Amino acid sequence: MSESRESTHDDGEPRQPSKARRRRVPAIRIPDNPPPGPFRPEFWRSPLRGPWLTSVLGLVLLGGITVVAITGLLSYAAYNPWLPLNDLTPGKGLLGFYLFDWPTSPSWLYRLTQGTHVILGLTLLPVLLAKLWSVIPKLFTWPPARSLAHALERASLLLLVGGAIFEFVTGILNIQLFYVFPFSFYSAHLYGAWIFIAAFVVHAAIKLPRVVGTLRARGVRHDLGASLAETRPEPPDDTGLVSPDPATPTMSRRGLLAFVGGGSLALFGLSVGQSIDGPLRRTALLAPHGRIYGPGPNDFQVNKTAAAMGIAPAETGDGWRLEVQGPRPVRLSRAGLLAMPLHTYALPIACVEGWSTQQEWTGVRLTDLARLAGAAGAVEVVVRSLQKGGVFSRVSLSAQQVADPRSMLALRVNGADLSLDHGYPARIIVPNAPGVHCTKWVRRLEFLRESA
Ligand SMILES: Nc1nc2c(c(=O)[nH]1)N[C@H]1C(S)=C(S)[C@@H](COP(=O)(O)O)O[C@H]1N2
Ligand SMILES: [Mo]
Repeated sequence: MSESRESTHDDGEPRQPSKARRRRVPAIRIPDNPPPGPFRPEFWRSPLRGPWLTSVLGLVLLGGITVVAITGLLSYAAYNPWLPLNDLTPGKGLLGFYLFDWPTSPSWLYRLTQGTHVILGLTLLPVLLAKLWSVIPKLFTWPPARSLAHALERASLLLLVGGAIFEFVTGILNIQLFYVFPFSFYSAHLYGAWIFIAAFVVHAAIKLPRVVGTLRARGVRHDLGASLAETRPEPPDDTGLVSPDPATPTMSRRGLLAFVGGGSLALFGLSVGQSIDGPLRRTALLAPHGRIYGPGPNDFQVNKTAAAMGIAPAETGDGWRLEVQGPRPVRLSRAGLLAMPLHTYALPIACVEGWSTQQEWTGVRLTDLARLAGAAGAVEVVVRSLQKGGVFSRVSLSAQQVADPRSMLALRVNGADLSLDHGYPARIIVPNAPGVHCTKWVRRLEFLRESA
């Protein structure tokens, strides 16, 4: 864009806007002569900035963010938000157009998609910051809007940059368990995602030809091979990225990319263990989860402890009864449940916050409980916890989830009774369901349709 070239030449005299210019921006007249500081192109002096660097970083983000966006949308679908109790996002309306009945197989799918969403998102943070750094002079383009089209283009960049920052900040705060939002994380992260995705698609479509052209023309090896002494500013052009007054390089482009890549690698290496679990779990130094574990065979991370969720010891003692509602309501003690046919499956708990773990659960099939209450062929079940209030105290499971023979009211894990923090006396385990739907301290199951 020629404004940066022009403005380097008109430092002194304020220029009269031309007639054509005045006609195009009728409302507000901003002098073309930029105010001092970052609004002047010569303020930005890094010799590394230029279309090549921005293109390389942009291409990495194009691939990476596409995966983060798709896995993020799948994460929302995995909540089955079309069921009565699960819609955490009121007024999602059109945004839910793509929802489908989230499957129970393969049992590890959500573990994979959500682990990827969280870990890749974290890994891309340094790349995002570097990309924003590489284009920062453009944020200060002067005049702020040259025409209506220019104003619209800049507004879309605001949505792009604002959306990216919002999504990364809310996502990272959430996985670090800083629940500081004055709003629902789920809804805000979803709304923000759609705004960001829309701006991202437009931006990628507009810029991709230029990225391809730049990388074709300049190649990739040339800059990756250049040492500090061989590092030169990119040739002046109309992108507004190349400094008109570049400083002497203090770092090569490959050095910068290695620095960014090293940051990404460090974030990846210090968090991926929480999704892979096993011995690698302990390498996930950046993961806040897993500071609380259970005793003995219950030795895997606890999301929320019974004490923190206000579960009183008396409620989970011998007096505990499971209410099963259906055409023939029944009440069952833990001993009564243990006397029913028990089944054991190795199934993951995969938290929306990215950590996951596979354990061996033993319990009673949901289909058996439905049949007992005269609700064989039930479509859905509403699960309620002893926990009072909070979004995790209840959940709707779909007909498909209820019907899967591996869906259980689990009583034991790895051969031992559930620990209190893992949901004693009984908890839900459903294959491929998000961890939040594996309700702990269950007190009631309401099967919704009686058998035909
Ligand atoms: N009643 C209740 N059930 C709950 C929760 C909760 O806070 N309350 N947390 C859920 C979440 S977010 C996850 S990831 C799993 C974690 O199970 P764990 O603590 O046994 O590892 O439990 C789920 N069940
Ligand atoms: Mo979770």
